[in-house]
Amino acid sequence: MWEKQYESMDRNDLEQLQLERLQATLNRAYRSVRFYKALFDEAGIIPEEIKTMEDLAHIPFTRKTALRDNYPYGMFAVPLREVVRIHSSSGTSGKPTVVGYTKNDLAHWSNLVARILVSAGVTSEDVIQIAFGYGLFTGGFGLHYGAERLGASVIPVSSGNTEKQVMIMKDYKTTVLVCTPSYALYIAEVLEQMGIHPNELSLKIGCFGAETWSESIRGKIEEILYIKARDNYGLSEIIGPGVAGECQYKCGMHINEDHFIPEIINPETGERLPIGEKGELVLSTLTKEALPMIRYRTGDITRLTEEPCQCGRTLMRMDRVTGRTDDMLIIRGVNVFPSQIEHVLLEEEGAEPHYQLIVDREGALDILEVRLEVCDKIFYDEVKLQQEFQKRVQKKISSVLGIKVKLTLIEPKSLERTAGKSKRVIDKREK
Ligand code: DLL
Repeated sequence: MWEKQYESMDRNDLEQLQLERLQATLNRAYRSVRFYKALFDEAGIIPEEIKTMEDLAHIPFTRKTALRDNYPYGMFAVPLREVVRIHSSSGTSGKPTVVGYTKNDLAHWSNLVARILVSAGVTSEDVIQIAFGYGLFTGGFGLHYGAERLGASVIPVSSGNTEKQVMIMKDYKTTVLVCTPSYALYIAEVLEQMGIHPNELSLKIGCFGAETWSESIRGKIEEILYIKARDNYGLSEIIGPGVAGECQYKCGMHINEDHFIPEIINPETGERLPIGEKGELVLSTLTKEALPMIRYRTGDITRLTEEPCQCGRTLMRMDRVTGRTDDMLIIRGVNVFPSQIEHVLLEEEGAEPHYQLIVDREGALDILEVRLEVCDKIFYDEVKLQQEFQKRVQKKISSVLGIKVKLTLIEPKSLERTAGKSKRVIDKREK
């Protein structure tokens, strides 16, 4: 463990620490951020009166719109001269959200990312290739400073230029690859095209995050790159990467609870759900100086678990994120999560881990087309084989979702590949 004294803390002591830090955060936010002063005053919340985790549930949520409405610096709790780094996330609509860090925030951030790398099995002996974008996105710089803090050898290659990535990976003897899971799949394809066998590489571990992925994708990446693939989670508004990461037991990601309080709520009613139930993750920061966030609605759907982990960390874990509240498609009145479709597709032999969902409207009717890349054998060999596959899988998806779906099989490598977060859903309906 990187910070054993915190990562394996006694639960009672941890809760005590959380409450003390929460108190400080609430006071700071109330005093220094106009948005929080108005929010608390309106809800009749007095920071000093929040004394237990139950009390926390009375505080109203903070949503992404708060950051947009107070663009660019209105949510900062410190004067700009104390902010030493600025990142931002572009989002899909409206103004970007801007996030800032003080010197102390950056020191914490590096430590938290170092924790995540260590829990994934990375050591100071490793050579880490950071293939996340460097820039306003928090992935590149976040992982970079965490890896340096750990004392590993860092290759700041950034994302894109995939053939060069492969050359560097081979020649510089990279042992750890850091990027999105979809970029890892793409790198694996290019490796194959370049005629390089994974045996010729020194790669051992992949630390992947920043987008949803499934166990089947993990299986594929591990199989083609000959590595152990580990998940890590985070979001810019809270800090970036460094919120939670998997250990070698792969039973969920340990949340750095001494810095963030997780809650799970019912996304429709906002009611707090008991630990173990699936719902939307809400996070509060405990140590952030520049940008404290209180009960921030992440939009990410997951489940928490407190059961002890064999690794000795006492930090609570969150399951793999299965989707976002805003990814949910409503098709002919039925709620559809892309992850449900991915689950069916990737169980099929011959299906490649590349697909796209296209939602459109014909007259008053919503239609969902699933475009799936299949292996050469299914695509080129026998028409009969292809038709059988198409019919069987189409039927299976339709029965899982409860609506009729059109499945189109497409040639291997025909969908656009990405060096960052993949975009799997195209919704052509008028909003
Ligand atoms: O993606 C931070 C990050 C960088 C995390 C590198 C891990 C590694 P944003 O661009 O603000 O920040 O996007 C945050 O990405 O709310 C989730 O929906 C999604 N996300 C992040 N990590 C995971 C993950 C970074 N491991 C949004 N699994 C979050 C699923 C993830 N979704």
